[in-house]
Amino acid sequence: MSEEKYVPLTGYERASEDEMRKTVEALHSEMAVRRSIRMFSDEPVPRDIIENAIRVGGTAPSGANHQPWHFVAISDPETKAKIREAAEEEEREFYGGRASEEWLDALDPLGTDAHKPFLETAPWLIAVFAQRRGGEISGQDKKNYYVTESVGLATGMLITALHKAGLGTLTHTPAPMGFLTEICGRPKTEKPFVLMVVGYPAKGCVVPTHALIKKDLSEITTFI
Ligand code: IYR
Repeated sequence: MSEEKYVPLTGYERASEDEMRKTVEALHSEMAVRRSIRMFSDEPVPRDIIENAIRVGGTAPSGANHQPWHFVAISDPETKAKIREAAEEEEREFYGGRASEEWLDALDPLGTDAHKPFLETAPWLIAVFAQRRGGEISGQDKKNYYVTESVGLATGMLITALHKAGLGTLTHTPAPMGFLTEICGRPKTEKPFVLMVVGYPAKGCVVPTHALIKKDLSEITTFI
């Protein structure tokens, strides 16, 4: 086998500037209507769609290309029930005193509480884990770099893929999320990063008006 250090770049088709404009504008239009949803249909979603969305997440850039992520895709009703029970227990403590007044005030427009029925209703939960150690090959035990940044990027790409497939998502972070390690059977060296809830939006799904407030390009960007 040849061991070349570099190979030619492939897959970058040069488009006209007008095509580029159209492509990125169309993508923005699609992504601008993405919302975090909390009302899911129980309609099943085929596993191969979830597999390919995770593959998209797995294409994210990562520190030293170590790909320090692991996705646990859960459709098993008993496992979902266990996760709901554990998450609601944490959330009851969170809403019942652990969260600061300032935090609760910030959440007030969302109307969230400790009740998380969607953890059982939605057909898929994807628990994303961050690996402190690993390497570019599974089974290696090298130090990973920029783990949080890398897993955040992979999660963002996963959300984009799921949204493009027409699926609703909730980026759920019951804190602390340690219970996911045991329920998902992951090693203690991995840190639960986020619990993605995935499925079709329920009929009559509503979202908080608060979620429609988006910063303008001029507020989030400086050109120099
Ligand atoms: N994990 C809690 C609280 C919560 C926190 C933030 I920051 C949010 O953006 C939304 C909710 C819950 O899921 O209810």
